[in-house]
Amino acid sequence: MYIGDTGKKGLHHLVFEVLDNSVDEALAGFADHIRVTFNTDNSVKISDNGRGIPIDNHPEYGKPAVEVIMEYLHSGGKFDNKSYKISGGLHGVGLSVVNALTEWLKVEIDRDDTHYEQEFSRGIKKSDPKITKSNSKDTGTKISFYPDKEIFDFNPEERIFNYHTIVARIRELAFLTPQAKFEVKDKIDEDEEEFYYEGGINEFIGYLNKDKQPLHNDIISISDSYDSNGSKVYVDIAMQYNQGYQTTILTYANTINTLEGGTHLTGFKSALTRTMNSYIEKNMEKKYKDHVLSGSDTREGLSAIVSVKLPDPQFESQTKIKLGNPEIRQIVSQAITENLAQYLEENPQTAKKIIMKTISAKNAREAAQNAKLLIRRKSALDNARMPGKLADCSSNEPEECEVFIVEGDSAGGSAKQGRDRTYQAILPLRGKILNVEKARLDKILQNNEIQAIIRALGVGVQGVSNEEFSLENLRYHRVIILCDSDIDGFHIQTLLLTFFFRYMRPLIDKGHLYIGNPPLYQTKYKKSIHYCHSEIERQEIIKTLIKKYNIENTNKIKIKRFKGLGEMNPEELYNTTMNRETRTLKKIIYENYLDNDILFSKLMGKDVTPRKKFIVEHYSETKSL
Ligand code: 0RA
Repeated sequence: MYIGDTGKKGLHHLVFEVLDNSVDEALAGFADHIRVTFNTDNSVKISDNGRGIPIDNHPEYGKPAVEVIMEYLHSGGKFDNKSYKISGGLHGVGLSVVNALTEWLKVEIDRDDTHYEQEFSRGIKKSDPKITKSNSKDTGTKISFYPDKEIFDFNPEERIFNYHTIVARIRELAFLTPQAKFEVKDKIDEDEEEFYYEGGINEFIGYLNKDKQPLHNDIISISDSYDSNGSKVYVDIAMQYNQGYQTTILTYANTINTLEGGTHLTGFKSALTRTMNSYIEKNMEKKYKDHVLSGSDTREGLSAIVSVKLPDPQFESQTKIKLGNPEIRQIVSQAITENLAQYLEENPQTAKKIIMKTISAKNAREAAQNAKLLIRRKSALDNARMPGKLADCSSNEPEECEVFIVEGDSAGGSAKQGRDRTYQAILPLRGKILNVEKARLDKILQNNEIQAIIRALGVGVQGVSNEEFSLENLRYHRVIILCDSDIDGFHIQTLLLTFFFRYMRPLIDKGHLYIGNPPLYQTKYKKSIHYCHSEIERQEIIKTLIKKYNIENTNKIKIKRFKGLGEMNPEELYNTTMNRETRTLKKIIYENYLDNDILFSKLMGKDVTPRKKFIVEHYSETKSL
């Protein structure tokens, strides 16, 4: 998870689009080496050792095929009567669109004993290609480009591409494309990394579970292919249960991460539930036979990758991250039913461990349901649905309302006095909230601080069943976390983010979650008062003051460091942190689900060392920013 803006998304999609074309060459069996180079002029190069983009004359257009691909053809465009795209589709805009969005693009091709080079600018060729005879048998494609700064908003002086964003996608592609070795070369920071996973998605599961305690040693692995309307559909599934309670199922269609799932996911889930229940029925001792598992029981503590490759993927929804092909449901379901049942039969000890876990999940689910009913009943009796410590705002329009979740009663008190009562509600939290990564939902729902948050926001929680969560009932469209700028404050902030990420994720997806940004220092010289959010800002303000007032003795500038929010008086807190006109908020967004899942299990899991390290590192980083 990082905090920032999404303006760079499109910029990175340019790289992913070109990369997808190289991955297609690898998936088709023609390339086994793909390299991404960040150049010192901030351009990027993507190269592969595939067949090379065709350079022969295109009969319809009367010019080299590569020119046609670069200037006209769109994604899914047929070439030589066959669709050459396998991966992609999400970014799926095609090379001609990438070309149109670049200040310059250069393509270098080796094939047919020829070396071919051509440059384009904003989508149009600059000149005819440079063609030379080549004796090398090596073939491949290199595409380098510099994005158009009239279209994308970036500072040309700085690195344009975020190394981590691109590496995260490359790692994912490397797990899904075990045929190829991926190399990332960073000429700016002189760094080089290699991603090559012969074990494919099995290694992916190992990576996902590396900070979790596995329940069984084997990774259950299913790899099958099916005929569907005369073409082949490939299904690859890897799964492993861990001792935790979170579920991580990543689904892919032609290497696209289908974040909203789709038919491959529903096929997987329904077959998993069915297979587990029929295993209990058939193989478990009598006393377990009357346990009927729900879907969520069979997924507790499960990490799974479901990857399908199909000739003509159909995507639903505007965001294109939900697979729609109806035939895939049955195909994935069949893959699980046949292979998982067989695995369980052949590995009775592992099977027993998994089944006992699912049964205990079922018991916990029933307990959680009771706890939830309890919350509802209590609030009905209280005749006040809202938690006692919530100081609510008077407006009834959620779009204009915000709630500050404030660390500590004293800061809560200042915030209550200072706020704008019409729009701003305050919910003070006492001490640390429960670590949701280590507890099951029934325990989580018994925690007072968490109950207060759930009731105040009004949306319910995800996890027992999806119907329980509804974003339409959100009572405040801005939910703002406000913690002290110290290690404890940072820890509480992390605990809250984990809770929202695991149990109210749509809040993040739809941009409702924020972190407040209180100042760290106050500088005072005579009547001139300034607030600074960082060490650097403090130094700059001191310099300005010295210049402006010709100060000789810097001791005359009084500097106060706010150790906590509680040290600010109500007016101060309002003016520096809460006033909509002057404050800054950090919006929480996440870019790569995978990174967050691993980050949160690392941060909030059993082992405290990584957590301490992260908090201290990140804390000092925030401080020095
Ligand atoms: C069209 C047809 C063929 C390959 C490609 C495009 C191709 C595109 C890219 C983009 C990056 N690397 C690439 N490698 C190949 C098939 C050509 C044939 O049949 O020989």
